[in-house]
Amino acid sequence: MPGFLQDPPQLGNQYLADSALRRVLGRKLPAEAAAAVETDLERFGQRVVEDIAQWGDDASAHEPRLVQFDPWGRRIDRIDVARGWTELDRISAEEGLVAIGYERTHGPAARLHQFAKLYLFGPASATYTCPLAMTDGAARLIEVLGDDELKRGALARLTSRDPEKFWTSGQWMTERTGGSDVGRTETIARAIDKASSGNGAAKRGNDGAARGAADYRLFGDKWFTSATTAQMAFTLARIEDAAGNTVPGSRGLSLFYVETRDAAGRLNQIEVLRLKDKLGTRSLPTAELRLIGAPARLVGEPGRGVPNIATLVNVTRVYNAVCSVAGMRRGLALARDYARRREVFGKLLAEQPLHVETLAQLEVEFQAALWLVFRVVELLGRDECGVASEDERAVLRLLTPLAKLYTARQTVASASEVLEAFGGAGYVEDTGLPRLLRDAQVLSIWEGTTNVLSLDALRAIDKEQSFEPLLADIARQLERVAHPQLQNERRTIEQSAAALASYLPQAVGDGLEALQAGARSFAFGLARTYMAALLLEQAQWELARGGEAPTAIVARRWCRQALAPVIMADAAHRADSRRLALDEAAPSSAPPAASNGNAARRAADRAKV
Ligand code: MFK
Repeated sequence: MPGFLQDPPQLGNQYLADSALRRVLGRKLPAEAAAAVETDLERFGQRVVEDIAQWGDDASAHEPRLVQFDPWGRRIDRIDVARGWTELDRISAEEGLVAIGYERTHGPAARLHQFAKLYLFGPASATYTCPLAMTDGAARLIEVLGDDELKRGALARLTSRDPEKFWTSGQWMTERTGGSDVGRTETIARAIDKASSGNGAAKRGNDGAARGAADYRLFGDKWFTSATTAQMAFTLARIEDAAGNTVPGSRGLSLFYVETRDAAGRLNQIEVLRLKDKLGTRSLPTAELRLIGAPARLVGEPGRGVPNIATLVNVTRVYNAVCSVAGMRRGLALARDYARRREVFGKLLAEQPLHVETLAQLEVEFQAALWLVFRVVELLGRDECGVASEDERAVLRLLTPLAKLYTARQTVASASEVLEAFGGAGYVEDTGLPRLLRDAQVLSIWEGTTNVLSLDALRAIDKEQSFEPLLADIARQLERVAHPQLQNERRTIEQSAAALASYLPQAVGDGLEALQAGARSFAFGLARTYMAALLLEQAQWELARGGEAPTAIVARRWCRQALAPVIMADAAHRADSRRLALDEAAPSSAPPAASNGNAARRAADRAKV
């Protein structure tokens, strides 16, 4: 005889319910685009809680399965996916989830429109966002580096709204040697002798237009390849010369375009070894592949594979950040609704002061991340439409890893807190809530871990001189903040930016290891300080217009935390870290550990010398 029964949380129109997203777009969309974009988002915001959510649930309930042999023993390597997964592919094409970014109907604002849709789609999509990320990155790569044939063929398909024509792309970079240390890639590319080869070389695709002529065959294993159901992929391999020699390291790697199937629909000299048994994103078929002579086409200059594929990866990293912030928002929407239904100790959770504090902190983190991510999206749109200044391009280059690394860590923390907000129900599979946490965890791993991205931020500063433009961007935003109620925060941010500005030469003075050891705290400090400036500038804008200024509350709370507590990782600090991390005995010659302050002073002295 059941007594008390708890109502589950419910979701309404995910665009209309998202006041923060509407504020961001209200500020960023040009007037001529706003009405059309908002109408599309309002319609789509309803759809993501209707058929899209149902197909996403179907894809989650029916995980992909690898069938390696037919009943008669022939190798087929077929990946069976859920009906829901196939429907999500169709819907992605119809809704233009990639296409909008390339149609550029609203010029530079096209990316704002597209990524706002992706943000609504992500939490309902059982990670269909992963194939879309690689598809979009591949499209951009072809736009930048592809020849006319690839543009007429593959690019037209990747950006099609016709589900029959639409292709998705894989990105096969990771090998057993590592997802981070791509320079150790072992896959070999052997040139096809066109005169003697009849099979695979210069073969036309099944529509006669998409397929480009293959000039190499690839041999090697790819260790993590997601969305193996894609029709094409970009990958890296080492070109072997006629004597069988290759150039080692990342400078020996070249970029290749591969079509996964031949004209008869069979895998194109590719074997699927197994599907990965992953913690989360389980609807997504991630496979280990063996390339056994897959026909491939060189794209870009030989030996420029890593910088060339970076064009793709910089797009997928933006997807990662958008999906992270979308996950934060979805968790909050569920927890907020639940707080208005769930009664404990005689009051709704929504009336319990400590629970309200917890949700409020999640909302602050979410809104700060949202402004950061859509700033990156705005800059990406400007860059791709050729209207970004040189400084804006430099800021985009640096903000991309910062946004990816910061939001990925935050979405994991946020998902964990959201599960806790449901008590035991958050830990029970069929509520669907544990999936929020399991699916979030990949976001800080794939497309570059937090540490790899912290080092990429240093690379962006070193190679593109992007630090000064970023500081100038912060200063420009703060210049607009004139409201008396925001001056304390303005000073806090100015001090934080100044501390970061003085940190860098000091760390450089301490040498490469010091710079690397401090890279993560520096990257987080930069991200938090930049987010503070974005929030404060928006708060100023809202206050100047009169009426409510919800972002002012967020900005004030954001600035109460230590924005940039950087680590001066000098030799003594690093020696202590080794003892802590590896439980090593102190080397007899180790210098005595100094406090951060002392280290900073010594580093500053050295920098002056
Ligand atoms: C959703 C479900 C997922 C399913 C599960 C997935 C689990 C995980 C699967 C994975 O493994 S995901 C991992 C994906 N891999 C990455 O994101 C790569 C991570 N590693 C890096 O990003 C490394 O930093 C890098 C490979 C780039 C290091 O390579 P190198 O060759 O040692 O770097 P180097 O020499 O600094 O840079 C080579 C060139 O590339 C330089 O240009 P130049 O030759 O002109 O000097 C760099 O400036 C350029 N470059 C590197 N990163 C760049 C870039 N250019 C622009 N943007 C970037 N981000």
